[in-house]
Amino acid sequence: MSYRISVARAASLAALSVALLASPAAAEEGAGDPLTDIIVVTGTPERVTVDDIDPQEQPIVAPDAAGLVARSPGAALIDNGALSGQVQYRGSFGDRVLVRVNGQRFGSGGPNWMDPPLHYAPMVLVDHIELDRGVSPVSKGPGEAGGINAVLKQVGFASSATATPTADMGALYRSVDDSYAMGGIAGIASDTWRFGAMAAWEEGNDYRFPGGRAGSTSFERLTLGAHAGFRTGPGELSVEYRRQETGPTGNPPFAMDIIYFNGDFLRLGAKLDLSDRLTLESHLGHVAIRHLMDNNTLRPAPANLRATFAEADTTTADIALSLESGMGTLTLGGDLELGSKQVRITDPTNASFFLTSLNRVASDRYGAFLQWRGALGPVEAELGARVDQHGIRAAAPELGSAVPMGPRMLATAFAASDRDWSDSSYDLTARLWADLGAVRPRLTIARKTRAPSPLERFSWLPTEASAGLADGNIYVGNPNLKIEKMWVFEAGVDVETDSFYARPTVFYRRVDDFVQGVPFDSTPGVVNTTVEMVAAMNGDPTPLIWANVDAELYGVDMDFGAKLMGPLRMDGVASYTRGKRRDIADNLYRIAPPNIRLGLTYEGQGWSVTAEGQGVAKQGKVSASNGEAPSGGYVLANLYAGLDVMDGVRLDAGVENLFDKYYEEHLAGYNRVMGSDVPLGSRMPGTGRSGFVRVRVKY
Ligand SMILES: [Cu+2]
Repeated sequence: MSYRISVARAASLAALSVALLASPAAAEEGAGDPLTDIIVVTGTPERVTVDDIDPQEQPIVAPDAAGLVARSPGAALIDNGALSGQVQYRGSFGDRVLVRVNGQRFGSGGPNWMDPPLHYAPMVLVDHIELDRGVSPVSKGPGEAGGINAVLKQVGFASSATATPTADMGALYRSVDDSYAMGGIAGIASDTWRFGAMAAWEEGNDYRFPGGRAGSTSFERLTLGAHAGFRTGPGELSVEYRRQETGPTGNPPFAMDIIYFNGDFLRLGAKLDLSDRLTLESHLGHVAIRHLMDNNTLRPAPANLRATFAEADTTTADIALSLESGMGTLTLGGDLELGSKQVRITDPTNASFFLTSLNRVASDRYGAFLQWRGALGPVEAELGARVDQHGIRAAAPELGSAVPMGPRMLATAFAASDRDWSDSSYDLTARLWADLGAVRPRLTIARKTRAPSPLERFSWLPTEASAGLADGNIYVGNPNLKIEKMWVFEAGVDVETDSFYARPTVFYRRVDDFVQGVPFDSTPGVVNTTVEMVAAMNGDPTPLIWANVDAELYGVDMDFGAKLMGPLRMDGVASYTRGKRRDIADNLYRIAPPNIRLGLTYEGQGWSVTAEGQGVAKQGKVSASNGEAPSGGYVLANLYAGLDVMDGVRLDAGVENLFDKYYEEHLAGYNRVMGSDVPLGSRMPGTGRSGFVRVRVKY
């Protein structure tokens, strides 16, 4: 079965034409490549485990690729700013979800995840996004709650020996924030070599909502890059480099905004067929991110000016050997990830006020895995196991002479403590399915782990840095944290006929040693420790400390659709997720409310029109531990149209939030910006009515 179809189905309304109505373009695309065959529902069983999301088939024009993934079953967007969106998948978010760009893992530059991984995948450059259904395979490295890989556009090998030029460009305009984006790739390739360059520029103003403008929500981002590949007989080499410069970009749910993120991404790849059954594949990568945020450039300055510099470096390497036999494919591999992080808080008006809340924190991880993909009679299977050895070491903090006594005492205590941690973890996955014609039952059982981040472990200074929770709480690290363990159970069925499809899944995820902020001591509110004193000075007398608790997540989600009559069809996505603590009676923080999306599409020859409705229930199951506010439900309406202008030219346009309805997404943060039309402390409103136009030219 084509996973292209499913994705298309999963998330797109426009794409569905392809799946169900077999447009000529689709037929052509499917003809050469069984992997992306969109007509015939047979094919590569591997793809049962992955959804491919094609942005071109999505009516999404916000700059953040996280919003694109959020249209998939079980997924949602955690909105912390125009370029700071995190993906929630079946109730998990942050670094519990393994997110990569072009297959590369890396550490975010900001301690509050102002740059979640998809910050480095501008929508105009995204070719497609692979979403692992349920859990990610062990071969992709550790990753607790599902995997996402944003694949950027690239010049591929041509089909002939003659050098062939190629280009893929896009541009869009969106009215709600007067934003535009333009970018793409161009290059030249033969069947043995390829070379390409990429560039993109995006810029937007503060967005409008019914009631005014949301202060500090503007953004700007530049991306430049080049890539090349070479292949000969049994071998293939690739190299890619990208530079991304994010300019001043607002983050209303945080105390600061982005001034810049400068990121350099380098990756080398090699693949060698040792025989017709044995393949060796390897990658080497390095990512360097430099970041500045402050509380006075984009928003009105408070009394105490702060500017924080942060850095993150990640070096990765992996190697895998695959052996194909009559018994399936066996892959054996190893990978490593070396990271370093630094966070330096400064006062721009006082050079002797500075302190490093994370100082030269070095992390390393070495892993090995074994994965088998084959069949046991009628049952198709992907089975995997991996082990990882983790280590994190933090240097003693550095402080300027103007730093007050409280933080100074905490720094001294931290410097005298054990700042070296190591432990090991193991992961197991079993993904089983069977092809029974139009029906495919699926079953996943897995044990996945997550090592607590350097921030959760060694953030000795009580601050609001929480990798993007944005709950306004002050957090302090806990050197005694244990590794999180998640048991994943999922069952589902994919049903596909000529005129109907549905892919429901029920899941249960049981997390032991779930890392969550808990009251710092047994007398919360009584300021009787240095941590509480420092936190109180910074506005929160009840700080939280990261701790291991027990949690569970469960729910059901599905995408579905049907051909109605003639050129009319219906498509939808529905998700329900519950997250609870098991050790106390409380809900998990920031869980998406039940929601459904329904679209009605009229498909013409080379054009289509879609009317879409989105219903979101209220969320009253909120986390008391995180001081989370409930939210109300709402219904939105959208209109989209697409037109194939000529061969290689596609035009899309639409209106989002057609009736200019005021609404607050449950997963949006609370406003921290003074002087905005959004009241302080109020949940950020969703965007008002917005028109968009998008064009893509492929040559
Ligand atoms: Cu930041």
